[in-house]
Parts: sequence; structure tokens; C-alpha cells
Amino acid sequence: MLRKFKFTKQQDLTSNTQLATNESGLSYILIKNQHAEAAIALFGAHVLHYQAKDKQPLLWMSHTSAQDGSKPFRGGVPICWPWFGPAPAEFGSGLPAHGFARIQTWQLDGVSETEEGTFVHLSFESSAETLEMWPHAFRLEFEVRVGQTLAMSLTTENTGVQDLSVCEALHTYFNTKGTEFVTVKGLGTSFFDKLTKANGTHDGDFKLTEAVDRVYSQPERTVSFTTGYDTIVLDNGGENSAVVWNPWTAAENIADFDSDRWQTMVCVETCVTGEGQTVSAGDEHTLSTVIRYS
Ligand code: TA6
Repeated sequence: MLRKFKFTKQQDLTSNTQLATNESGLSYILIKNQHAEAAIALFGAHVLHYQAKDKQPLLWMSHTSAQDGSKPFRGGVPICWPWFGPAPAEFGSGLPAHGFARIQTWQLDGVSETEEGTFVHLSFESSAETLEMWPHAFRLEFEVRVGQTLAMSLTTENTGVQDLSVCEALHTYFNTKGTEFVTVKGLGTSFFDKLTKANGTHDGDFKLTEAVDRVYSQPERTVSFTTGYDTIVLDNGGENSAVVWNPWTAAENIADFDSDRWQTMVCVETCVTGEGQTVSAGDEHTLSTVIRYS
């Protein structure tokens, strides 16, 4: 299922789902149903693997990713929350990039089976530890549906008494046959280029021909791209931006990113960036994506 991941079954959760642990004791939900197979770690509520019947694995995973909870997983679908990129200075120094949700162990609230597929519900809420990093009370709920499509929705509930603002991302790493096959549609024309630190525009589709790290500020609801295997469609909700990332040869400088495998990945991310999303006290906001084959 996942190269280099060794699992030991702990218990059956449903007829299609097991709870398992790896050699470091991290817990995983392993799913195999009539539509697809998948693996989700409780550490980070991280979807590591999804493969629909008769398809290639959808998600790229680094073979050198940490698997012991000492770092976020490199690959799959990291959840960036409550900030995207480096921590805002107002919260202090030494805070983890892309927030803390991807390096905390989430709670498994339930697994259910339907005709559409297997639904997994995970949650994570504020604690003394999170309040030290970010001064807001919250509850996060992550629902994953493993069916003919991979559907993920991340709901932020403001359980405090003041407004809060979050930036967030479903930072999905996709498998590709090669960079030359990747053309992305629906990104819109305006972006901020994190490599040159400049705003830019382009007309037409985006072609992956060099290192890229762009935040597109006006993407369409539906973003699609070719991988060389398939055309993948993302039906997004609750986002205000889309990010495209491939480090190219700079992958060599990223310790847990296989230096020779950037050619077979691209991140196409569903995000809230910039000013963020305000969530009033008692209110909630959902960021979602349904990933399907066209
Ligand atoms: O989404 C793209 C990005 O923000 C890049 O700037 C790059 O650093 C990447 O995420 C990975 O970040 P990470 O903290 O996981 O190394």
C-alpha cells in the first residue's frame, strides 16, 4: 500500500477499515472498499495514500519522509492550519511552519460505511499547548470520504468568545508521470510568486517547466490538471486562493524530500491565504475539496 510503511493491525473498525500502528507506534486508519484504498494517519489527520480502483496512486509521498511523529509527513495531504507558511510574527518566534495541526495527534471520532464510500471523522481542539502558540479556543473537524472520489473537508469552529482569523491549506502532493505532463487550468491570472517575491500575471493555462511556488489569488472553484496518467479535477469550497509548488532541483536542500523524485510530483493546494478567513465566536468555516478524475 505505502512503500516503506510497515503496519501492524490493531483492530477492525468496520468491514473495510482497520486501525493499525507503524513501527514507531503512530496510528493509521487503513481503508479498502469497493471503490478505492487509502491510509490516514492520526498524526496530523494526514491522508497519506489514496488509490481508486484501476488507477495509479493519486498522492505523492516522499520515501524519506519521517514516520515517527518527529516532523510532519512529506507528501500526501498535509493540513496547514491556523497559518500558512511561516508563523505570523505577532504569535512569537520558533513556531512551526504551516501551523501546528499537521504535527498534533487528532482524535478518531468515527468511521462509517455507505454506498458512496468510507467516511472518516477526525477532530482536534484547543488545549493549553495550542493556546501557548495561538491564543484562540477552537475545534477542528476533518471529514474524509474515500470513494470513487477523495473528498476532504476541514471545519474550523470558533469555540471562544472573540473573532478569530485563520489561514489554512489542504496542501496536496500529487503523483505525476513527469513534470512535462503537468498543465493546470482554473488558477486565474494573478499570483504572488514566492520565489521572486513579486506579483505576476499570466494568460491561459499554467505549464510546469521550472521551479514554482505561486499563490494564485483568484482561482476558479474548479481547478484541474493533467498528470500524464489522468486529468485530475479539484472542486474546491471555502478557499480564497490556490497554490502550485514544485521545488525542482532545490528538492536537494529539503532533507526529507527525495532529491531525485521532484520530477514526479506537483502540489496543487486548496487554500485560505493573505488576510485569512474570519470566524466569529460560535461560528464555523469549512475548507473543502473533492478530488476526482475527469
Ligand atoms: O505550499 C508551498 C510551500 O508553502 C512552499 O513555500 C514550500 O516551502 C512548501 O510549502 C513546503 O513547506 P514545508 O514546511 O512542508 O517544508
